[in-house]
Amino acid sequence: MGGDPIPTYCPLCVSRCGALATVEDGRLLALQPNPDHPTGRALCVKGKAAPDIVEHPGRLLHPLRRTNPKDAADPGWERISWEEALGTIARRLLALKAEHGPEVVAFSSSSPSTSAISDAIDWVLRLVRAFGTPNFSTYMELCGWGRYLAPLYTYGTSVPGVYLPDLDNAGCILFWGYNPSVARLAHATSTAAAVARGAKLIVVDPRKVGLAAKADHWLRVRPGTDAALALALTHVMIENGWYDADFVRDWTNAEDVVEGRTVWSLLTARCAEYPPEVAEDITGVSAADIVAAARTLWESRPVAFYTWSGLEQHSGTTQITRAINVLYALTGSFDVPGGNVLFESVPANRIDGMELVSRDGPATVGLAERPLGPARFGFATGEDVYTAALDGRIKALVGFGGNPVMAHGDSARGRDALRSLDFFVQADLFMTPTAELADIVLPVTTPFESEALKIGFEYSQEAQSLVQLRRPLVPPRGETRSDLRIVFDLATRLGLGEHFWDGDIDAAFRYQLAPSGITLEELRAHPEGVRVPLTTRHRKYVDTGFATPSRKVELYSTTLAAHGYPPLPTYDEPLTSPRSRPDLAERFPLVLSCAKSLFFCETQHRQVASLRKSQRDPQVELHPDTAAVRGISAGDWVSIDTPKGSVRARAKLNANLDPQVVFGQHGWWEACAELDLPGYPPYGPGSANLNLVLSQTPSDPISGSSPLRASVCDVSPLGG
Ligand SMILES: Nc1nc2c(c(=O)[nH]1)N[C@H]1C(S)=C(S)[C@@H](COP(=O)(O)OP(=O)(O)OC[C@H]3O[C@@H](n4cnc5c(=O)[nH]c(N)nc54)[C@H](O)[C@@H]3O)O[C@H]1N2
Ligand SMILES: Nc1nc2c(c(=O)[nH]1)N[C@H]1C(S)=C(S)[C@@H](COP(=O)(O)OP(=O)(O)OC[C@H]3O[C@@H](n4cnc5c(=O)[nH]c(N)nc54)[C@H](O)[C@@H]3O)O[C@H]1N2
Ligand code: SF4
Ligand SMILES: [Mo]
Repeated sequence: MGGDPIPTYCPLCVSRCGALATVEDGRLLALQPNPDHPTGRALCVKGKAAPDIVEHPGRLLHPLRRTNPKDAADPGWERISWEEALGTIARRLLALKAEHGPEVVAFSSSSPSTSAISDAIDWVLRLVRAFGTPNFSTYMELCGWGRYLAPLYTYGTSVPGVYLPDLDNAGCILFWGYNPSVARLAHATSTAAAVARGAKLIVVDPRKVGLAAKADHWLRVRPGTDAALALALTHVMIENGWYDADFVRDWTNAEDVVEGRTVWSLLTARCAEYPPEVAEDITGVSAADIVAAARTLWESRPVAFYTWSGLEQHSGTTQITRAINVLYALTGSFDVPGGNVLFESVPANRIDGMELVSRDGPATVGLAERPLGPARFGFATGEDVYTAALDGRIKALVGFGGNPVMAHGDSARGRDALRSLDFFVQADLFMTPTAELADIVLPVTTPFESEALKIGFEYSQEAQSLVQLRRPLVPPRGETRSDLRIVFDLATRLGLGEHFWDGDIDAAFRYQLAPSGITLEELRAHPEGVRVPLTTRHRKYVDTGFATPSRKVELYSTTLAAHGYPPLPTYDEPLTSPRSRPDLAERFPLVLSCAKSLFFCETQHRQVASLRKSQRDPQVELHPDTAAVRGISAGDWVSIDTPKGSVRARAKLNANLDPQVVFGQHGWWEACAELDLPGYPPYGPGSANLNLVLSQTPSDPISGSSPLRASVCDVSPLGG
């Protein structure tokens, strides 16, 4: 039956764009932008491909059980019922828990930034915590650390992860290692609007991509040297008095005395090690550009900033984050209109099960090695999960989406680690190199076939005030179930029904919504959502102080100091760069970084013809001169060579790059039958899996973040 377009939103990535769906005879025909929705000004190609994702012939439609050993070429998948699947899973997990303790069972999920697991992730966490294991892995060390957890050591809160850039009111927008034009459409559209009304824009990125073309300052930093740039900018600000002296005096620990000196004098001295000329040599950004950008930061306040992947995947991620967080404190823009602001949110009950965590329970793997890292907050790094799987501390894994063998460096080690588990369950939409290694695979609905409750859309006060219940647009294909349904069904079978409303999802939603005054019935009757009038309160720290040991913004981190880490931000050369590893530099003289593709989410979507047609092959960007001396022309198949091996990609020439810098793409494995385009083996010869030749180590000593974005490499022509 045809009808009016149905208001919904696309949850395929972090942008969560408001949309209108056209549905006919039980089929999803199209998604279009919904300009009435606070994130609905535009949809990207992936959102528009929603019908193709729903109807893709490769979808998993039934629970599957492996019948062959883990190292067999053919897993021997056998279709089983949900009853059998869930019964087996519950039995195995409970047996392992009884014999060895809950910590031998780990859970994992896809990143909520790149999948609709955002619908269910808080419920997955509730299951993890109710089950009693401290081991949950969701790429915190590669994607969230620098936005959410590392800033706790400076601000006691998450800036820019929770204190979001108030783009509508910013005087100056600073995007550092972040390209929303590809990664988060709703931010890109608001930024374009801000620039149109006269806001200044500073983009720090080795590539001139997305909004960099519109920027007042594009700072072409050498990958992984961002801390040196931040310290130099801070130096110029201090030297010229371009900082908010009142905020620094009243709300940072600048005047505290440590090591016999004030923090301010220590910080000033640290920054003075990086005058613009020194930083130019390290970062490749000219001294003049550094001074000019510092001036803009000061003169165009308030400053709103966002950082992301460009900074998350380095051996120095924590110190890079610290350096930028300290710089930002000096602008005095924290929690003022047009700065980074905590928008008020609709009152709701928390459902992530935090209250179920026992204080003296077993520790998350990796805590002993990195006591201030993600493990301190209950997040296990991928590498720590692998190590624990290989040495038997983790014996079972339940994955709600995610494709870790493709998404982490050292893919072959990841495969070996997952193979070594006693029991591995993976819930996914498609069969992947990771799901291939599971004992049981559970088929999941696309978000267009399932219901989800979203309380707030983050971007602005208006967006944060919207509560929307996304209704199923079409019936689930095959026997697929939503992650939410799987969590609730599994929880009841594990004997945890008391924490899950005995499997009643509506009752759970009602509990969640209770403080908001909005009812489930109201939301079902209003698929466009219900708005709660809210007003932002600024400078909340005036009443509460900061949640740090000193109650102030910690330019000097007392917590880092207490653990023997550098308490002031430091610049450390990336640990596997041509400069830090002259022994490798001759053979691998170039620096390899990577970035997301507009057409795909991470390792997904290569099988979808409407997306793959726009990017048929894996690509590597390099400077024309770098290509020429190697006899490489645009479009040639080339080999990306690192100390770990070689993978293939097609050369794309980019004259804006530093000639020493090369950009690859991870995530290439899947074929597209409809276009007759090939897949690539995840391991071994002929692979296009960048993470096969990138290493997880040496990682950030504080967080364990993997150095995926500043590795030595070379590029060579591939004959034939
Ligand atoms: N289309 C699309 N959207 C996505 C995703 C996707 O795969 N595709 N993934 C989602 C996920 S999981 C995430 S985490 C976000 C990520 O969103 P972004 O962080 O914007 O993602 P990237 O494009 O990987 O990286 C941002 C920029 O960092 C730059 N960069 C690389 N190395 C460095 C460096 O050393 N220093 C600096 N300063 N910059 C560097 C790259 O050139 C790139 O332009 O996007 C989400 N949205
Ligand atoms: N070299 C390199 N490696 C990287 C990155 C990089 O930039 N460079 N980025 C890193 C980052 S930022 C991140 S966040 C990680 C991302 O890593 P992942 O979160 O593992 O993302 P994907 O690799 O796309 O795998 C997502 C899987 O979940 C499935 N899926 C999608 N939607 C759902 C759903 O709603 N439910 C369930 N159950 N499954 C679903 C997909 O089919 C797919 O198999 O990769 C990291 N790896
Ligand atoms: S940017 Fe694209 S994939 Fe992401 S939510 Fe918006 S429409 Fe969906
Ligand atoms: Mo991510």
